[in-house]
Amino acid sequence: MMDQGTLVPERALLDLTLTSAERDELGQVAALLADAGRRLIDDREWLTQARELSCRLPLRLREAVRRFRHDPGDDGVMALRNLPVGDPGLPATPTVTESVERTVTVPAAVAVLISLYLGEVVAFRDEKSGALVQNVVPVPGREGSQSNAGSIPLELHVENAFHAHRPDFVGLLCLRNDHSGTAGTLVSSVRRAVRLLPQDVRDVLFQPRFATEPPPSFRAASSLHGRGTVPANESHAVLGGLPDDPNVRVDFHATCALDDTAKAALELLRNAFLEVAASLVLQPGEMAFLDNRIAIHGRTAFTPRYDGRDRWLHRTFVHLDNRRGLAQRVGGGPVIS
Ligand SMILES: O=C(O)CCC(=O)C(=O)O
Ligand SMILES: [Fe+2]
Repeated sequence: MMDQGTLVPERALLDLTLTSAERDELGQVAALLADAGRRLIDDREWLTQARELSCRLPLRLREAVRRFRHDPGDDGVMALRNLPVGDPGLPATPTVTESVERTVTVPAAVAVLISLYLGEVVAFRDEKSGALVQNVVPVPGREGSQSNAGSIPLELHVENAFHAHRPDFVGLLCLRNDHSGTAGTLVSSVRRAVRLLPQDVRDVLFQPRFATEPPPSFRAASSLHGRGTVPANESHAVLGGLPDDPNVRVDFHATCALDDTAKAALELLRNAFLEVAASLVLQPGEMAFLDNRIAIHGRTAFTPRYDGRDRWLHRTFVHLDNRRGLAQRVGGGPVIS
Protein backbone atom coordinates (compact mmCIF):
# COMPACT_ATOMS: atom_id res chain seq x y z
CA MET A 1 0.00 0.00 0.00
CA MET A 2 1.25 3.49 -0.81
CA ASP A 3 1.77 5.83 2.04
CA GLN A 4 0.33 9.30 2.09
CA GLY A 5 3.66 10.76 1.03
CA THR A 6 3.45 8.98 -2.30
CA LEU A 7 0.09 10.54 -2.95
CA VAL A 8 1.16 14.11 -2.38
CA PRO A 9 3.28 15.18 -5.41
CA GLU A 10 0.85 13.88 -8.03
CA ARG A 11 -2.07 15.38 -6.18
CA ALA A 12 -0.75 18.92 -6.14
CA LEU A 13 -3.07 20.16 -8.88
CA LEU A 14 -6.26 18.82 -7.32
CA ASP A 15 -5.65 19.88 -3.75
CA LEU A 16 -6.18 23.34 -2.37
CA THR A 17 -5.31 24.88 0.97
CA LEU A 18 -7.21 28.11 1.50
CA THR A 19 -5.27 31.18 2.62
CA SER A 20 -6.54 32.79 5.81
CA ALA A 21 -8.18 35.52 3.70
CA GLU A 22 -9.96 32.88 1.61
CA ARG A 23 -10.97 31.02 4.75
CA ASP A 24 -12.55 34.22 6.09
CA GLU A 25 -14.27 34.86 2.74
CA LEU A 26 -15.80 31.38 2.76
CA GLY A 27 -16.69 31.75 6.44
CA GLN A 28 -18.64 34.91 5.68
CA VAL A 29 -20.67 33.28 2.90
CA ALA A 30 -21.35 30.25 5.12
CA ALA A 31 -22.39 32.50 8.03
CA LEU A 32 -24.79 34.38 5.74
CA LEU A 33 -26.37 31.08 4.77
CA ALA A 34 -26.39 29.76 8.33
CA ASP A 35 -28.28 32.87 9.43
CA ALA A 36 -30.78 32.69 6.60
CA GLY A 37 -34.04 32.76 8.45
CA ARG A 38 -33.42 29.68 10.63
CA ARG A 39 -34.50 27.36 7.86
CA LEU A 40 -33.81 23.66 7.65
CA ILE A 41 -31.11 22.39 5.32
CA ASP A 42 -33.58 20.31 3.37
CA ASP A 43 -35.88 23.29 2.83
CA ARG A 44 -36.07 24.06 -0.90
CA GLU A 45 -35.80 27.83 -0.44
CA TRP A 46 -32.69 27.44 1.67
CA LEU A 47 -31.17 25.21 -1.00
CA THR A 48 -31.98 27.78 -3.67
CA GLN A 49 -30.21 30.41 -1.62
CA ALA A 50 -27.27 28.08 -1.03
CA ARG A 51 -26.99 27.45 -4.78
CA GLU A 52 -26.90 31.18 -5.50
CA LEU A 53 -24.37 31.81 -2.74
CA SER A 54 -22.12 28.98 -3.98
CA CYS A 55 -21.19 31.33 -6.84
CA ARG A 56 -19.61 33.63 -4.23
CA LEU A 57 -17.04 31.12 -3.00
CA PRO A 58 -13.41 32.25 -3.18
CA LEU A 59 -12.19 32.24 -6.79
CA ARG A 60 -9.39 29.71 -6.32
CA LEU A 61 -11.85 27.32 -4.69
CA ARG A 62 -14.25 27.63 -7.63
CA GLU A 63 -11.34 27.07 -10.02
CA ALA A 64 -10.26 23.95 -8.12
CA VAL A 65 -13.77 22.52 -8.10
CA ARG A 66 -14.22 23.24 -11.82
CA ARG A 67 -10.88 21.58 -12.61
CA PHE A 68 -11.78 18.50 -10.57
CA ARG A 69 -15.21 18.20 -12.20
CA HIS A 70 -13.54 18.24 -15.63
CA ASP A 71 -10.90 15.68 -14.74
CA PRO A 72 -10.63 14.07 -11.30
CA GLY A 73 -7.05 12.96 -11.91
CA ASP A 74 -5.61 9.50 -11.41
CA ASP A 75 -6.80 9.32 -7.81
CA GLY A 76 -10.34 10.66 -8.32
CA VAL A 77 -9.94 12.70 -5.14
CA MET A 78 -9.85 16.41 -4.37
CA ALA A 79 -8.75 17.53 -0.90
CA LEU A 80 -9.59 21.03 0.37
CA ARG A 81 -7.91 22.36 3.49
CA ASN A 82 -8.17 25.23 5.97
CA LEU A 83 -11.96 25.49 5.68
CA PRO A 84 -13.67 27.55 8.43
CA VAL A 85 -14.73 24.48 10.42
CA GLY A 86 -13.60 22.97 13.72
CA ASP A 87 -13.25 23.62 17.43
CA PRO A 88 -13.84 25.79 19.36
CA GLY A 89 -17.53 26.22 18.88
CA LEU A 90 -18.60 22.72 17.90
CA PRO A 91 -21.20 20.84 19.92
CA ALA A 92 -20.46 17.30 21.12
CA THR A 93 -20.03 14.69 18.40
CA PRO A 94 -23.40 12.94 17.98
CA THR A 95 -23.54 9.29 19.06
CA VAL A 96 -26.92 8.20 17.75
CA THR A 97 -27.52 5.92 14.83
CA GLU A 98 -28.80 7.49 11.56
CA SER A 99 -27.52 10.87 12.70
CA VAL A 100 -28.13 13.72 10.28
CA GLU A 101 -27.75 17.48 10.27
CA ARG A 102 -31.10 19.16 9.67
CA THR A 103 -30.55 22.56 11.18
CA VAL A 104 -28.24 24.96 9.46
CA THR A 105 -24.80 25.35 10.96
CA VAL A 106 -21.62 26.87 9.50
CA PRO A 107 -20.01 23.44 8.88
CA ALA A 108 -23.17 22.15 7.18
CA ALA A 109 -23.35 25.35 5.11
CA VAL A 110 -19.69 24.92 4.07
CA ALA A 111 -20.33 21.30 2.99
CA VAL A 112 -23.44 22.24 1.01
CA LEU A 113 -21.93 25.36 -0.59
CA ILE A 114 -18.95 23.51 -2.03
CA SER A 115 -21.09 20.50 -3.02
CA LEU A 116 -23.51 22.79 -4.84
CA TYR A 117 -20.70 24.39 -6.79
CA LEU A 118 -19.61 20.92 -7.88
CA GLY A 119 -23.12 19.82 -8.89
CA GLU A 120 -26.51 19.01 -7.35
CA VAL A 121 -26.83 17.68 -3.82
CA VAL A 122 -28.93 14.52 -3.58
CA ALA A 123 -29.87 11.96 -0.94
CA PHE A 124 -31.77 8.68 -0.80
CA ARG A 125 -35.13 8.50 0.93
CA ASP A 126 -34.30 5.14 2.47
CA GLU A 127 -30.91 6.09 3.80
CA LYS A 128 -30.47 8.36 6.83
CA SER A 129 -34.03 9.66 6.32
CA GLY A 130 -33.11 11.33 3.03
CA ALA A 131 -31.14 14.11 4.74
CA LEU A 132 -28.83 16.10 2.48
CA VAL A 133 -26.13 16.47 5.15
CA GLN A 134 -25.41 13.29 7.05
CA ASN A 135 -23.19 12.68 10.04
CA VAL A 136 -20.48 10.06 9.85
CA VAL A 137 -19.92 9.24 13.52
CA PRO A 138 -19.10 6.11 15.51
CA VAL A 139 -22.17 4.69 17.23
CA PRO A 140 -22.02 2.70 20.50
CA GLY A 141 -22.85 -0.94 19.86
CA ARG A 142 -22.21 -0.61 16.10
CA GLU A 143 -18.41 -0.89 16.27
CA GLY A 144 -18.35 -4.01 14.12
CA SER A 145 -20.80 -2.81 11.49
CA GLN A 146 -19.77 -2.48 7.84
CA SER A 147 -21.24 1.01 7.72
CA ASN A 148 -20.08 4.49 8.57
CA ALA A 149 -21.34 3.97 12.15
CA GLY A 150 -18.64 1.35 12.71
CA SER A 151 -15.01 1.68 13.77
CA ILE A 152 -13.48 -1.56 12.45
CA PRO A 153 -11.87 -1.35 8.99
CA LEU A 154 -14.58 -0.54 6.43
CA GLU A 155 -14.26 -2.45 3.14
CA LEU A 156 -13.52 -0.53 -0.03
CA HIS A 157 -16.73 0.43 -1.83
CA VAL A 158 -18.31 2.66 -4.40
CA GLU A 159 -21.01 4.58 -2.53
CA ASN A 160 -24.40 2.91 -2.98
CA ALA A 161 -22.96 0.66 -5.67
CA PHE A 162 -26.26 -1.24 -5.89
CA HIS A 163 -28.23 1.84 -6.93
CA ALA A 164 -28.77 2.98 -10.53
CA HIS A 165 -28.63 6.61 -9.38
CA ARG A 166 -25.68 6.30 -7.01
CA PRO A 167 -23.83 9.57 -6.41
CA ASP A 168 -21.29 10.87 -8.93
CA PHE A 169 -19.33 12.40 -6.04
CA VAL A 170 -19.17 11.92 -2.28
CA GLY A 171 -18.13 14.85 -0.08
CA LEU A 172 -16.62 14.24 3.37
CA LEU A 173 -15.98 17.26 5.59
CA CYS A 174 -14.05 16.64 8.80
CA LEU A 175 -15.27 18.45 11.91
CA ARG A 176 -13.22 16.28 14.28
CA ASN A 177 -10.81 13.44 13.72
CA ASP A 178 -10.49 10.53 16.15
CA HIS A 179 -8.54 11.05 19.37
CA SER A 180 -5.32 9.65 17.94
CA GLY A 181 -5.68 11.84 14.83
CA THR A 182 -4.95 8.85 12.60
CA ALA A 183 -8.32 7.50 11.41
CA GLY A 184 -8.23 7.64 7.64
CA THR A 185 -10.55 7.41 4.70
CA LEU A 186 -8.97 4.72 2.57
CA VAL A 187 -9.08 5.77 -1.08
CA SER A 188 -8.14 3.91 -4.21
CA SER A 189 -8.78 4.45 -7.88
CA VAL A 190 -9.70 2.28 -10.82
CA ARG A 191 -7.48 4.42 -13.03
CA ARG A 192 -4.48 3.11 -11.10
CA ALA A 193 -5.81 -0.37 -10.27
CA VAL A 194 -6.81 -1.38 -13.80
CA ARG A 195 -3.24 -1.02 -15.03
CA LEU A 196 -2.27 -3.90 -12.75
CA LEU A 197 -4.77 -6.34 -14.26
CA PRO A 198 -4.17 -8.67 -17.21
CA GLN A 199 -6.49 -8.32 -20.19
CA ASP A 200 -8.44 -11.56 -19.57
CA VAL A 201 -9.29 -10.42 -16.02
CA ARG A 202 -10.42 -7.02 -17.27
CA ASP A 203 -12.62 -8.75 -19.87
CA VAL A 204 -14.44 -10.70 -17.15
CA LEU A 205 -14.93 -7.57 -15.04
CA PHE A 206 -16.53 -5.85 -18.03
CA GLN A 207 -19.22 -8.57 -18.19
CA PRO A 208 -22.49 -8.69 -16.17
CA ARG A 209 -21.31 -11.49 -13.90
CA PHE A 210 -21.78 -9.70 -10.54
CA ALA A 211 -24.60 -8.60 -8.24
CA THR A 212 -24.62 -6.02 -5.45
CA GLU A 213 -26.77 -5.92 -2.33
CA PRO A 214 -27.99 -2.67 -0.76
CA PRO A 215 -25.95 -1.61 2.30
CA PRO A 216 -27.30 -2.29 5.82
CA SER A 217 -28.62 1.27 6.13
CA PHE A 218 -30.92 0.77 3.13
CA ARG A 219 -32.09 -2.63 4.26
CA ALA A 220 -33.03 -1.29 7.69
CA ALA A 221 -34.97 1.53 6.13
CA SER A 222 -36.91 -0.59 3.67
CA SER A 223 -37.98 -3.17 6.23
CA LEU A 224 -38.90 -0.32 8.57
CA HIS A 225 -41.29 1.16 6.04
CA GLY A 226 -42.38 -2.18 4.61
CA ARG A 227 -41.72 -0.87 1.11
CA GLY A 228 -40.06 -2.56 -1.80
CA THR A 229 -37.95 0.53 -2.38
CA VAL A 230 -34.70 -1.20 -3.13
CA PRO A 231 -34.24 -1.71 -6.87
CA ALA A 232 -34.03 -5.30 -8.09
CA ASN A 233 -30.68 -6.90 -7.60
CA GLU A 234 -29.79 -7.26 -11.27
CA SER A 235 -26.53 -8.65 -12.49
CA HIS A 236 -24.09 -5.98 -13.58
CA ALA A 237 -20.51 -5.49 -14.75
CA VAL A 238 -17.95 -4.16 -12.32
CA LEU A 239 -16.11 -2.16 -14.97
CA GLY A 240 -17.81 -0.11 -17.69
CA GLY A 241 -17.08 2.48 -20.36
CA LEU A 242 -13.65 2.93 -21.89
CA PRO A 243 -11.48 -0.24 -21.70
CA ASP A 244 -8.36 1.68 -20.60
CA ASP A 245 -10.12 4.26 -18.44
CA PRO A 246 -13.24 2.55 -17.08
CA ASN A 247 -15.78 3.50 -14.45
CA VAL A 248 -16.11 1.13 -11.52
CA ARG A 249 -19.13 -0.25 -9.70
CA VAL A 250 -18.21 -2.49 -6.80
CA ASP A 251 -18.58 -2.83 -3.05
CA PHE A 252 -16.23 -5.48 -1.70
CA HIS A 253 -18.61 -6.17 1.17
CA ALA A 254 -21.81 -6.25 -0.88
CA THR A 255 -20.85 -7.34 -4.41
CA CYS A 256 -20.75 -11.05 -5.18
CA ALA A 257 -19.56 -12.83 -8.28
CA LEU A 258 -22.04 -15.09 -10.03
CA ASP A 259 -19.51 -17.72 -11.14
CA ASP A 260 -16.03 -18.95 -10.17
CA THR A 261 -14.10 -17.14 -12.89
CA ALA A 262 -15.85 -13.90 -11.98
CA LYS A 263 -15.03 -14.56 -8.32
CA ALA A 264 -11.33 -14.92 -9.09
CA ALA A 265 -11.39 -11.72 -11.18
CA LEU A 266 -13.11 -9.82 -8.37
CA GLU A 267 -10.44 -10.96 -5.90
CA LEU A 268 -7.68 -9.78 -8.25
CA LEU A 269 -9.42 -6.43 -8.61
CA ARG A 270 -9.62 -6.07 -4.82
CA ASN A 271 -5.91 -6.84 -4.50
CA ALA A 272 -5.10 -4.30 -7.21
CA PHE A 273 -7.18 -1.63 -5.43
CA LEU A 274 -5.43 -2.37 -2.14
CA GLU A 275 -2.02 -2.16 -3.78
CA VAL A 276 -2.65 1.40 -4.96
CA ALA A 277 -4.76 2.54 -1.98
CA ALA A 278 -3.77 5.40 0.28
CA SER A 279 -5.10 6.57 3.60
CA LEU A 280 -6.40 10.11 3.44
CA VAL A 281 -6.38 11.29 7.03
CA LEU A 282 -8.84 14.16 7.19
CA GLN A 283 -8.21 16.64 9.97
CA PRO A 284 -10.70 19.27 11.18
CA GLY A 285 -11.35 21.85 8.46
CA GLU A 286 -10.47 19.47 5.61
CA MET A 287 -12.92 18.19 3.03
CA ALA A 288 -12.41 15.49 0.43
CA PHE A 289 -14.52 14.94 -2.64
CA LEU A 290 -14.32 11.47 -4.15
CA ASP A 291 -15.31 10.81 -7.74
CA ASN A 292 -17.60 7.83 -7.14
CA ARG A 293 -17.20 6.62 -10.74
CA ILE A 294 -13.42 6.25 -10.45
CA ALA A 295 -12.46 6.25 -6.78
CA ILE A 296 -13.55 3.73 -4.22
CA HIS A 297 -13.24 4.29 -0.50
CA GLY A 298 -13.27 2.66 2.91
CA ARG A 299 -11.98 3.57 6.35
CA THR A 300 -9.17 2.45 8.63
CA ALA A 301 -9.99 1.27 12.16
CA PHE A 302 -10.06 3.59 15.15
CA THR A 303 -11.09 3.45 18.80
CA PRO A 304 -14.08 5.60 19.71
CA ARG A 305 -14.49 6.88 23.26
CA TYR A 306 -18.05 8.23 23.06
CA ASP A 307 -17.00 11.25 25.09
CA GLY A 308 -18.39 13.91 22.76
CA ARG A 309 -15.04 14.39 20.99
CA ASP A 310 -15.06 11.42 18.63
CA ARG A 311 -14.47 11.50 14.91
CA TRP A 312 -17.19 13.47 13.10
CA LEU A 313 -17.60 14.02 9.36
CA HIS A 314 -20.41 15.62 7.38
CA ARG A 315 -21.22 13.65 4.24
CA THR A 316 -22.89 14.95 1.08
CA PHE A 317 -23.75 13.27 -2.22
CA VAL A 318 -23.52 15.08 -5.55
CA HIS A 319 -25.00 14.37 -8.97
CA LEU A 320 -23.75 16.16 -12.04
CA ASP A 321 -27.08 16.03 -13.80
CA ASN A 322 -30.17 17.48 -12.15
CA ARG A 323 -32.45 15.41 -14.39
CA ARG A 324 -30.79 12.10 -13.57
CA GLY A 325 -33.35 9.78 -11.99
CA LEU A 326 -35.95 12.53 -12.04
CA ALA A 327 -38.80 10.02 -12.19
CA GLN A 328 -37.61 8.61 -8.87
CA ARG A 329 -37.17 11.96 -7.13
CA VAL A 330 -39.65 12.77 -4.42
CA GLY A 331 -41.64 15.77 -5.72
CA GLY A 332 -38.93 16.42 -8.32
CA GLY A 333 -36.59 17.43 -5.49
CA PRO A 334 -33.16 16.20 -4.41
CA VAL A 335 -34.31 13.06 -2.58
CA ILE A 336 -34.22 9.85 -4.62
CA SER A 337 -36.69 7.10 -3.75
O1 LIG B 1 -15.52 7.26 7.58
C1 LIG B 1 -15.07 7.48 6.46
O2 LIG B 1 -13.99 8.05 6.26
C2 LIG B 1 -15.84 7.02 5.26
C3 LIG B 1 -17.06 6.25 5.62
C4 LIG B 1 -17.90 5.96 4.42
O3 LIG B 1 -17.63 5.09 3.66
C5 LIG B 1 -19.03 6.82 4.13
O4 LIG B 1 -19.45 7.59 4.98
O5 LIG B 1 -19.55 6.73 3.00
FE1 LIG C 1 -18.92 5.19 1.90
